[in-house]
Amino acid sequence: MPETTHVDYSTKIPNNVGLMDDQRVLKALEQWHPGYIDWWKTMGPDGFQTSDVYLRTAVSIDPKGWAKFDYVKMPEYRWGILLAPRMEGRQVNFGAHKGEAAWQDVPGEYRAMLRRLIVVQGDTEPASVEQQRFLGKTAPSLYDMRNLFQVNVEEGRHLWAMVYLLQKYFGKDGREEAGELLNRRSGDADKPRMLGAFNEETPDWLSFFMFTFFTDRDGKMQLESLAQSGFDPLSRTCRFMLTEEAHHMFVGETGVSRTAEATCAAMKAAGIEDPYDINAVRKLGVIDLPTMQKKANLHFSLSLDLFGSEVSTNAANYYNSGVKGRFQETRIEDDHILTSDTYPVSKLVGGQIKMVDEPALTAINMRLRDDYVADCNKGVERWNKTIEKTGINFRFKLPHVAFHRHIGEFQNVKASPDGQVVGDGEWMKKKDEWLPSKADGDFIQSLMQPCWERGKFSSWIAPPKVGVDNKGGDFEYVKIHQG
Ligand code: BYC
Repeated sequence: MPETTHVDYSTKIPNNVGLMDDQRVLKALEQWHPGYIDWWKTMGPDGFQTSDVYLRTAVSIDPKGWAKFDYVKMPEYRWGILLAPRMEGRQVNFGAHKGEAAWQDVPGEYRAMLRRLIVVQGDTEPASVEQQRFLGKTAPSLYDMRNLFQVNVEEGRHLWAMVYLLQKYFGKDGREEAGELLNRRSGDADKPRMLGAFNEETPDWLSFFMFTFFTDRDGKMQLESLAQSGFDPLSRTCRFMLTEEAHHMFVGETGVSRTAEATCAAMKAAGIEDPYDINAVRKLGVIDLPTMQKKANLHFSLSLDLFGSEVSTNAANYYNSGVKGRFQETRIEDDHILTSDTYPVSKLVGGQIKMVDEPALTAINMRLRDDYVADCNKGVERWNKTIEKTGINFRFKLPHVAFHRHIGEFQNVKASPDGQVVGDGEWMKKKDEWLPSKADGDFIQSLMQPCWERGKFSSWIAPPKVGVDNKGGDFEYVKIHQG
């Protein structure tokens, strides 16, 4: 079967890339499959492998009708290989090869670079599933539980997407890398996942929502940049992944928003005006807004680290080679070669944070990070609108980019959330005001009690405005006790 918009479900591995006619890759994927299922059963959602979950499955790559909803047991989810349609006449749109026909195969000189990018991208997908594997047990509703599992199975599919590229285009070392993707483990001392944020814990549902808001949004920005790639199969696979990614950020944004909504409603009902009266607010069984801000500070700063160094020769090489572009590259009005442009980069100069012009080519990571921060800010504004409507006087704010960093320009300085460089003593004194403390974590943990009754929600989170697939609030999104 040739490449189509329709997904072929007659094979063990659903696909729209004509796998039946590509026996070498089909065989490699079939060999990888049992290891993947084994990984899913041991590292995927703990305790729900036999539950029926109301999930969406991609049945087409047509944006208008690509998914269908049904009850599925997660290990039987039809993970598969889905690429956005090939665009006739597509070119390399930036860098030294600008104007050449997009590559349908890997250029030898960029093989290592492309493999590295695909492996890093692939590594994040199973990592997030591992990080979230215990959350089902404390789900605040069946609706939220279902959303968690939807996110998880799609991250699983995104792993398949990268594994397909490795198996098809990178021969023996591609197969080895595909195997390694199932061997590393989030947070493992000996075999950790590759990027920092993917080795952190996701201990509670507020962390999960912050993660899907902030870290999945890094995913969106990175996938957007890889979707620009001159290597056409990578571009096409990322374009389809972005369709699924939107839901993950929706889960994060609405999750935080619903948490804030429940807090504000409880405060109003109890006549509490001061959002900083933390003990009084916590007694209501909701999460106080300043603690939510601390969680945002943590997840935002961890996600900024995922952009790499502000000034990076790696990034310059990726761009110049045509393998990784900028956010919405083709909509930017410049020469798309950048050899004579500059870009302002925030740097530490003489102990102060200043903007310094750097060659635009080496500042690619900084630019992507700026686009990311702008995108985050829009979501934060929507959270603030929710709070504003309740009349509670509080606003969420993103911390300064120098705050709590472990990668890049600010990794060796301590800065406050408003961007003041501070000494070690001041940092130690204030740390628990800026980042979630052990006591904050314990309090949030105390609220993480399962709420699995149809149509019911935990006290700390408001119900969603609408259900999934037009289902009502009391729909049984997960039939937990099956098999
Ligand atoms: N942790 O020049 P530099 C997602 C390494 S999320 C550890 O500063 P570069 C998702 C770097 O590898 C999106 N190491 O940065 C979300 C390099 O090492 P080597 C995932 C780090 O290379 C939620 C050295 O430091 N996709 O999809 O320009 C759920 C110097 O690097 C880190 C991608 O990231 C770090 N944070 O950029 C599920 C896209 N940062 O080579 C999924 C692919 C840097 O000297 N990856 N290093 O040994 C890339 O584009 C780039 O590798 C990075 C780094 C943006 C990550």
